[in-house]
Amino acid sequence: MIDIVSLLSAVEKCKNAIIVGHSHPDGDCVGSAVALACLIEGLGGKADIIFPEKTPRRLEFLLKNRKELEALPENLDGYDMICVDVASPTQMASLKDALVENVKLRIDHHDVGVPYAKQEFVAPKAAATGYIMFELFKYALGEGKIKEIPMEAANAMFGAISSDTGCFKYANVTPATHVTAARLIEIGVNAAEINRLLFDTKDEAVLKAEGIAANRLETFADGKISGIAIELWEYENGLTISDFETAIDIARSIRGAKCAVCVKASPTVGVFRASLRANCDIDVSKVAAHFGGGGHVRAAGCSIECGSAKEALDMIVKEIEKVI
Ligand SMILES: [Mn+2]
Repeated sequence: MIDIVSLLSAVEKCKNAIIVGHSHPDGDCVGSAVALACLIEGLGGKADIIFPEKTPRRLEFLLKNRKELEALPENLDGYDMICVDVASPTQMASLKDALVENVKLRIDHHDVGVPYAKQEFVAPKAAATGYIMFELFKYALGEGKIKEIPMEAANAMFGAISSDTGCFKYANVTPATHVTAARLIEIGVNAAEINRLLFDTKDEAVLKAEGIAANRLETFADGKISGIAIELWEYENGLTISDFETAIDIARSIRGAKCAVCVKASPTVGVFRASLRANCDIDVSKVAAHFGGGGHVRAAGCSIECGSAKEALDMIVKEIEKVI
């Protein structure tokens, strides 16, 4: 675990913070950003939140009444820039140029990445950045620096942890993950409702996207690798890249698959986003790193510039075949 004492003292110095999450924000990134904003406010500071793209609708409940910034201020002097759950500058996407030299703190749990912040706090064993946030709250509470853990923060942290553990079912779950979840439920978090909103509620568009994804499913290496390629033209019927967020789970669920890949065309022509998952001991973060991405041993991602999603999928499959 990271040095929570140093991390809290670094956070305490951020009186006018802008909290930044990664591109294509997920539940951990949004939940952690909200929790950190609550903590900074509890410590007497101010905090705004921004993501390279707007929070997807299915995660808006984590933001609740908070408004995300539409754009970064022209001049970042006087602001304390904090990145949460952001492993590499590439994940800052549209915010990268303005941000990369100006990040004061990175709070993260990705073990593969490219350091960028003046101070880096990375806990690779933490199942979620939201878990680190709870450690921070606990310590701040113990030191009497805050009076309570606000419900807004508790809900956000539970959502963050549940999101990054796939509802507590991934290999990153440890006894400590469950203990933290238990504490949050003790505080009053409605775990069933948050999990229902995260995992059992889908937009019609997402269900349609899942149907397309299932139809695009291919297998390689005698079924040990499964892959889905979503080309730009799949968005012509009104679906967007974020509607395909769960497509990787379809690839991952086919019997016999040890590794799953889902490549989606991004709105930028010629840029393809890949998600990688491992059902075994293969380190997919190394495969992602080969393409300039990062992530975890069993869940990673990267962006590839090439001609089609299928081409990107074939490139990644080739790399996985070398290690499978
Ligand atoms: Mn995360």
